[in-house]
Amino acid sequence: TSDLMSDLFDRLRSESLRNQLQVVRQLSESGEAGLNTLMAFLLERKAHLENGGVGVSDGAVYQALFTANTAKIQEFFQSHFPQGVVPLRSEAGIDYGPLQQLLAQQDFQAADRLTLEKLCALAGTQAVARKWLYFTEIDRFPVTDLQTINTLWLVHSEGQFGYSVQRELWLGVGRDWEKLWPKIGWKSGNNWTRYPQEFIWSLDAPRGHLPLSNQLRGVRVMNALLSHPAWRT
Ligand code: UYC
Repeated sequence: TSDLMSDLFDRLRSESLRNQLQVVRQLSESGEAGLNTLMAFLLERKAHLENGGVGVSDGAVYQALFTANTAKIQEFFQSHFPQGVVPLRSEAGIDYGPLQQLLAQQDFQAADRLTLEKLCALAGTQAVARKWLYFTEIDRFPVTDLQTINTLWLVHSEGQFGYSVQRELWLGVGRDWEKLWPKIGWKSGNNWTRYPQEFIWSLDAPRGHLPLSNQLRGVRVMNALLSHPAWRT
């Protein structure tokens, strides 16, 4: 098995995301040896992750370990990744730990609610009391904080969720909102998807389905979010 493990370890480091995800799945089903290989992978990546180099495959490895949740894994996380694999950077002094926790648990509905709360916190005390955002508040959001929130969504969803995914799809349809809505499952024909029961709170959702932005007051908030300098990297 050690040959098999070192082979899978190498494949985890080198292949396309699709294959990496497959290897992660295979390792998570290979008992203790597989879990050890996944831990070795994350440990090798540690310095790179701390430098902001976290990728979707790192998140998938973290998720697989988080789900297996053996005593050894708990100890491993506690000593090496107490805050997860995404550096929780904030210029606004906001703690993104609770969001990391919900996403690690794949509780996408609670994570979605908390994301809106965090955006309101970024906008200031008035927005916190109001519980929704003015589009003018969004331009002032620090790049760092939006990138942290987005990276958390992205790496804990196998690359499916996040504002950067929505932006890519939106640009792909020439910034045409009416073409974007059905693509991300927010509208079907003339019918808006109803909050919360009609949304898909799992990885079965289409790409870009989450996080939600309520369209009740128009597209300007979402337009400001997807146009933010945070995504011009
Ligand atoms: N809701 O329909 N939405 C709410 C969405 C619309 C409405 C929250 C998304 C269309 C009302 C979230 C879509 C619409 C409330 C979302 C969607 C509508 C509400 C909770 C598909 C009617 C009660 C957070 C585009 C035709 C809110 C929040 C209130 C809530 C998200 C109605 C996350 C993505 C146009 C009446 N909807 N929303 O923002 O103010 O309150 O009482 O987008």
